[in-house]
Amino acid sequence: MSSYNERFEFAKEMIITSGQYLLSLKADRTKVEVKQKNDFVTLADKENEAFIISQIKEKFPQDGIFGEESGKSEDSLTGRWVIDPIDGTVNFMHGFPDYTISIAFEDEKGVLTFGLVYCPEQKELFSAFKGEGATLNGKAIHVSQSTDFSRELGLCVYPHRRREALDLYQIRQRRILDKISDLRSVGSAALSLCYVASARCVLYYEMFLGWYDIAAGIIILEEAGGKVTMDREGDYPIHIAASSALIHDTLLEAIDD
Ligand code: LIP
Repeated sequence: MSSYNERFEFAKEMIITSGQYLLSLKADRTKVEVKQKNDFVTLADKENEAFIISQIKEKFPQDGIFGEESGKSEDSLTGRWVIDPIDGTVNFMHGFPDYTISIAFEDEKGVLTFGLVYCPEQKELFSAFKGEGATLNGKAIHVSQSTDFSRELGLCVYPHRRREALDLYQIRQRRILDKISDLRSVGSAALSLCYVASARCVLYYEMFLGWYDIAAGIIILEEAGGKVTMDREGDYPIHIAASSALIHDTLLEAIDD
């Protein structure tokens, strides 16, 4: 087993355990801090990230780590874990089931090697290993092959933390809606990418994301045959347009001002 494979198998077990921990907290999701306007962190985010990091450090002490809540470690020659302990914190706080744990691994050159996104409430584990395709609970998934976009769903999210971008966003959203049947907003960027990967919808557009929100979802979507275009300044802010391969040019036209 290659060392990346070993890490992948280890991460699959760890992410399920960490999901069980979040489920066990059902009754108490009220310990919340405000990081900045409209940006929240619960005690569960912090504790879950601490749990994941402690597991990684025990098994792969030389690896680098980039966690949403704890930040970045020193660069590492063996690669880096990118962790979002709860992607969809606001859903989690309000009892919506669409929150996930998102874990990706980048090799020493920063290339995504594998990604896992787990939704504990639905017991859905999306995963992908570079060059080996993407799966949902172990079964292969592929993006939509539909060309009749007028029947298809998309996912778009308001820039809720950066309302100065709302006018521009609304123009783009209107142009996206004109190409498809309807829009939804899931509330977890990682899960949104997985919903495109598993053909539940054909596109996803969101502005002002962090790398930890999307790293795992990106490799899952790409391995499922999807396309991702990013406007990126380092790890934040990242604007993402992601879709099935067949609608990607149409999506890019819709957000081109
Ligand atoms: C959240 C995302 C969500 C997005 C929010 C936020 P968090 O991540 O996944 O889709 O709309 O801006 O970034 O804060 O729950 O990890």
